[in-house]
Amino acid sequence: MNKTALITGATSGIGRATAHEFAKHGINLVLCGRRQERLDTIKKALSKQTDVYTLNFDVRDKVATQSAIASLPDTFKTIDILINNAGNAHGLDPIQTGDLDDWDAMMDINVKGLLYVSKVIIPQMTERKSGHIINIGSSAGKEVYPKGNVYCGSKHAVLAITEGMRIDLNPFGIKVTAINPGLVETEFSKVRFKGDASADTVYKGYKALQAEDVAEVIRFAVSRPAHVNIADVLMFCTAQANSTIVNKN
Ligand code: NDP
Ligand code: 8X3
Repeated sequence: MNKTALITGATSGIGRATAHEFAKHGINLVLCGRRQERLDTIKKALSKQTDVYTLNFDVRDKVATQSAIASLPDTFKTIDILINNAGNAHGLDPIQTGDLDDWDAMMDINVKGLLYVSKVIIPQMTERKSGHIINIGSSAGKEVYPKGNVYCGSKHAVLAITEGMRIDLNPFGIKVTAINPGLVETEFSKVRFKGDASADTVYKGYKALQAEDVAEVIRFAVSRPAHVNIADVLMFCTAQANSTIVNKN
């Protein structure tokens, strides 16, 4: 029987590319996000390849998160693979001038949202003694860079939570994976810089990772045999050496 994956943040970037990659391999999809029009478009495109259901909710809202997932029809209720991907950076400011609303957004979405979704899905995985949780961290979860402060903090938290999940879910045979990319050319910088022109320069002068590059690694992780768990992946484009060194033309 085909597996079912629930992907948060499936309307754009890494989440959307992962949906396309999984569809190619016949994995059924529960696609989540707040932009319904995009969910509809992606569902229409991928329904030719696999079964697709969409859920519209904000991961910051724990009640909406619980009730959206509880509303899944029986055919989509069993989640074999959870991709905790929804998230963004909001702002790039020194700590002394950072914006409280940006800080709330990053901690509420990247950290607490991941927990809210996981809290709903984990009980069915422990009950079945199977499942795979993939958390999308970041190189920012391994290394802090100037003005990255709270975003880096949120992604360090994602990595710590991932390791905690791997320990606590170990008796249940549940795989837990962290995929930590460096710079990926998505809508990420448009969100971080709130649509201002700084977003245009982030991926100029070198070839950044593309969302599809990350999706292929995610698909590799979920296609390993039952006894193999890819625990932690750090991936950069060739031009990037670490969070601060990027070889630009
Ligand atoms: P995008 O901005 O392209 O995609 C972000 C996704 O998250 C969208 O689908 C968006 O959907 C969803 N999302 C954002 N806020 C919420 C919310 N409150 N509730 C529900 N869904 C939400 O960025 P990326 O694809 O690049 O980012 C995906 C993940 O990858 C993030 O966790 C990011 O931190 C991480 N990452 C990104 C890197 C990069 O350089 N791009 C590098 C390393 C990690 P919608 O707006 O429809 O709700
Ligand atoms: C996204 C990569 O370097 O912009 O997590 O923080 S970076």
